Amino acid sequence: MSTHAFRTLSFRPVRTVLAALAALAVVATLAGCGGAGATASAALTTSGAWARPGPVGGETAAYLVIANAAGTADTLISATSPDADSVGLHQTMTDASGMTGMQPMTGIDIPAGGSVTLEPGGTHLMVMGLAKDLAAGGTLDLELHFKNAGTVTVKAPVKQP
Ligand SMILES: [Cu+2]
Repeated sequence: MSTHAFRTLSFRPVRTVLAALAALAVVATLAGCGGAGATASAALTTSGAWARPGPVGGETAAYLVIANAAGTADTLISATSPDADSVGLHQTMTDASGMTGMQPMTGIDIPAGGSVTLEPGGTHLMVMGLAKDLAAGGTLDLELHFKNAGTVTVKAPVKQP
């Protein structure tokens, strides 16, 4: 009942609705902090995230730097995106004959006190089955799932390489 009222909220100044909104904002803030998980993921930071443009239904690649301030190594075990069917961990390889291809990875290790750079021509996030057009100026939402730190969300701006 109250949930329904909230969803169909108009701009009438109804006190109970405003109170519900305030309560919801508090809950959202607490959820954002993540409780115990916040301590672990605070050691893991991402920077410089970006994604290449790509068409709806198609694929693209995303890059970023992952730094681990913790005293123990962590591993990026998988990634997902609300904007795509799937996200794979890929490595660009060049074989002896000079042929370049991509290879799936089972995980990306982030050393203790170190960092890993995902960049064009190297390790990258392969984003497949885009749910929307990714044009320069847009944003790709990513969820990185770590063995120790749990899930870290990243907003990658879309830009031309
Ligand atoms: Cu790839």
